[in-house]
Amino acid sequence: AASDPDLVERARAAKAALGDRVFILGHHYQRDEVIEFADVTGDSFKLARDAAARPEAEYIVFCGVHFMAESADILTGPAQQVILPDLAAGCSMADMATAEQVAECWDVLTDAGIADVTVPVSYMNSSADIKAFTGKHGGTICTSSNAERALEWAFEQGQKVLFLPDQHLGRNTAVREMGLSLDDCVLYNPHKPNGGLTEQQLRDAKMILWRGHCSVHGRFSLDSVNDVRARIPGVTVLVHPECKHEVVSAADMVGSTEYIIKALDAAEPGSKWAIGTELNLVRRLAKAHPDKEVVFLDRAVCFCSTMNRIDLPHLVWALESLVEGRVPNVITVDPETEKYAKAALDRMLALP
Ligand code: CIZ
Ligand code: SF4
Repeated sequence: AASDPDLVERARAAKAALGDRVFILGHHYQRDEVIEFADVTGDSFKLARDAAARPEAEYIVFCGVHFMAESADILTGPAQQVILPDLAAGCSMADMATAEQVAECWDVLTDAGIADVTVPVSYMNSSADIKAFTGKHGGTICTSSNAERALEWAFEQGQKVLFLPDQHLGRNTAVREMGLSLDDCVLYNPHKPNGGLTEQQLRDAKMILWRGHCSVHGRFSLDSVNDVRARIPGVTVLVHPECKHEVVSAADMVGSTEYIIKALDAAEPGSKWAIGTELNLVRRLAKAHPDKEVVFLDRAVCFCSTMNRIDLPHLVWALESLVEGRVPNVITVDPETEKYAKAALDRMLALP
């Protein structure tokens, strides 16, 4: 649907009034009406680094979800304020691992005698608290682009990895890239005593996967893959590693959002693609590549509902508040959490 022209005009005017004092970040999964006003687009890690590279921007308006704004606050300078246009824009995956649950898990590993040989590896899609836990216990953060390098590094530091919070990225990377078997992986369920595992299972495992998942990418199924192959002969199925292992195994190509974007840029005219990631991005890719057939992997509609909370009215409200001298919805990470979370992020930046 076309955006309300009055709101478009107000967004334009407020952005112009703020000039270089504001820098607007747009995650790939945002609505078109928001992306239109983004100074830069990207995945969560690229956006946080882009914000840090703009120290003259006092206000970083992060059109994305809460953990991304936290990461931007950790990586940007003290004079920069990070604003999330709707505080209800969380991430269901990040919410699946709380600080209390993860501390309890570490106690379970300690009781099983394996905490000192276990290295935490946390996906970027986690709260600042989880990143700080990771940093405190000698672990690293990873993205979907460098998960393999992060696991290689972690297995040089210790014998086991506790992978948080996305079981699918952890399992897919371990099995596809590291040569581990499905039997080397166990699933730690934070809602069960001892994670639902025996001490023997924990001692035998190489990968302890947190039982978290993305509600968007987790929706794709083997049926979606088989169905699209039957409908579109010759189609290349390209999915994000947050998809289930069976989906990733049945796909032709697997990669991060940045990888998916580059794959389509490099694709031959006339080629056919079924993409398993968030729908705003897939629709934009289809529009950007009219010479190729680009379809969404599933028949059902699959937006990230919390990403979609950031819409043009919320963006206009945030920008107009800044023009009026009010700084709304500032996301701040406390100094102690920031120190340890930064240690984990710095380990990722130092990965070979
Ligand atoms: O699934 C997501 O939210 C992704 C891929 C986020 C990101 O940018 O890393
Ligand atoms: Fe979280 Fe999935 Fe939405 Fe990304 S797409 S913000 S991982 S729920």
